[in-house]
Amino acid sequence: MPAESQWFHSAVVYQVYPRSFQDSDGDGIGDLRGVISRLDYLATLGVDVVWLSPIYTSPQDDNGYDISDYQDIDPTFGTLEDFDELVAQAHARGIRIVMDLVVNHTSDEHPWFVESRSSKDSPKRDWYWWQPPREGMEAGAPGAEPTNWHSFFSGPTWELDETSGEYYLHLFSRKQPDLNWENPQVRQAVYAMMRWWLDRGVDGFRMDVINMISKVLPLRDGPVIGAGPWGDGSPSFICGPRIHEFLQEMHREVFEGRAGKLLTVGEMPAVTVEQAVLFTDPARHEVDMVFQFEHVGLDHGEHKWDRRPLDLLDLKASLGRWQAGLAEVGWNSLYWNNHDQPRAVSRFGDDGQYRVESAKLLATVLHLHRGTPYVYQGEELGMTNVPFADASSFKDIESVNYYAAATGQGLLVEEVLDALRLGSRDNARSPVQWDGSPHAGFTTGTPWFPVHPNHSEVNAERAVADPDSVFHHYRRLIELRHTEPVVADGDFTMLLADSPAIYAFTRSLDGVTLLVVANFTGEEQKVTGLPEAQRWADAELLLGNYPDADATPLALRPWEATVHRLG
Ligand code: TEU
Repeated sequence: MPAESQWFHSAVVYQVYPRSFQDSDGDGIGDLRGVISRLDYLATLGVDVVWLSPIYTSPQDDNGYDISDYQDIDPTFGTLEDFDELVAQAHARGIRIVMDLVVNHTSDEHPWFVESRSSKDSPKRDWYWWQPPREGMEAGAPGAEPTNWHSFFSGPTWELDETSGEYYLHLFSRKQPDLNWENPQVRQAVYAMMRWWLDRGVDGFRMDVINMISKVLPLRDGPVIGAGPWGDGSPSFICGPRIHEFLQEMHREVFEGRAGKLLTVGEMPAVTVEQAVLFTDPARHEVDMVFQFEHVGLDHGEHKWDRRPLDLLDLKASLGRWQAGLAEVGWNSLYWNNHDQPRAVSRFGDDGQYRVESAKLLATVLHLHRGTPYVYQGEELGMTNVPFADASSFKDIESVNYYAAATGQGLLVEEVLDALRLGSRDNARSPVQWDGSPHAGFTTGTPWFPVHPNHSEVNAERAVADPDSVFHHYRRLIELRHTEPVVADGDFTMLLADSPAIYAFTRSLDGVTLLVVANFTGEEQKVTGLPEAQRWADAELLLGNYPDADATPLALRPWEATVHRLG
């Protein structure tokens, strides 16, 4: 029997990427007062929790995932007073606020790192990973980095500090040095900071790359990637030997004994189902759920810039395995989108003729899985990928660095641009489209990132006014999770696993069964082989994505998705 129900089983989380959500002061960058001004919209949508991407003081090298003060708000976004008001106003609407916790690394401008870098004898020297050049090599010589690891943001993971002649580790940008979690002082400093935010009223944390904090010692070379020179360091830092110990310690030091409904979700690239069971087993007191990456890697070839079309069979096999793996112990998080992923309707649906239908289909399939669904800002409007003109259109450090590295290695500019158009994180970061006015209601100034040209058609004002919009479909799905126990806690059975066109499954609880059937193609599909087909043909239609009541699970129109109910 699956473990007892918890409050977050019937909750839906909405992710706000503050920089692109709503500007309130005309500087072209979204801010906290902007978020406050849109709380009523979020309340109408019905979400239970808002996860705020980082708003802390930051040089913004990676849009706030490089933090220089964990206990203050970046002036771009506002002040601590604004933040307190946001929490109060969200709570008044029954919405919880979850912060982004970025503690695998800090900014290189964080006082901890400034102190650490100041001298080899600094008391904070071993708060970070400092190492001499590779044995027998001169600091700065090609290949003298302590290991061969390739950074997520291109180039080596090691940066030479000329003054001391030592290198520091940065899995991400050179302005994001990795903290040394082996040092108990580091851990205590992080826990104290987390307690400070909880005491201030926040309701939990989304933990950035938290399965990378424990490294395998000593740090050593990884398998060489392609023709080299770089290697894959991930065996040395994905779910390292002390990861469970660290998360259990964090739970004890930060969360234990606190009243109220708190939420913890660990972002965990490359995590396996087996590991996720351990991380999310309530009896182990680690985290409530994890973000896994398997399903958003299925359209990658050798690496994320080598894209291929998604095969629906792979998607069903993957998500089905996660559903089965966490059925008895632990809990899934469910997402298509976040600030790092291209827009789902462009990636897995059809953002042309069937934009509305396919956006609703994706929502239906995801939200009826077992797990906590996450909605990324604009997803509820069916926002699409950005039509990037040329290299100067990309702002994100990952894209900018990849462009330089790939063209530097001789790849054709047009090929690199095409890869970026499909895969760039900037696809998710264009401003939320609030209305049809010149800057889509996002700002009265010049937006830091251009608004999508389709905002006259795709925008919140139109969507809220149209009962058949993608927005109202999300609203109904969220309501369904709140009101139907089978959506929150029912078990999951995959059907028609071998169909290359149809995604079908049931959910069951206490004599109630829901059948979800979705056509992932732009053609009509007959659905054959459904168990108890005739009973389902006569069953009550709970929700569909075509605005009429003719829907049957046995024959689906292009991108049609239906939810029927028995019992
Ligand atoms: O991302 C972690 C991560 O591994 C990837 O999803 C990353 O976005 C990248 O695409 C790898 O190719 C988290 C944050 O979500 C991301 O925004 C940050 O840039 C990153 O950590 C560093 O803090």
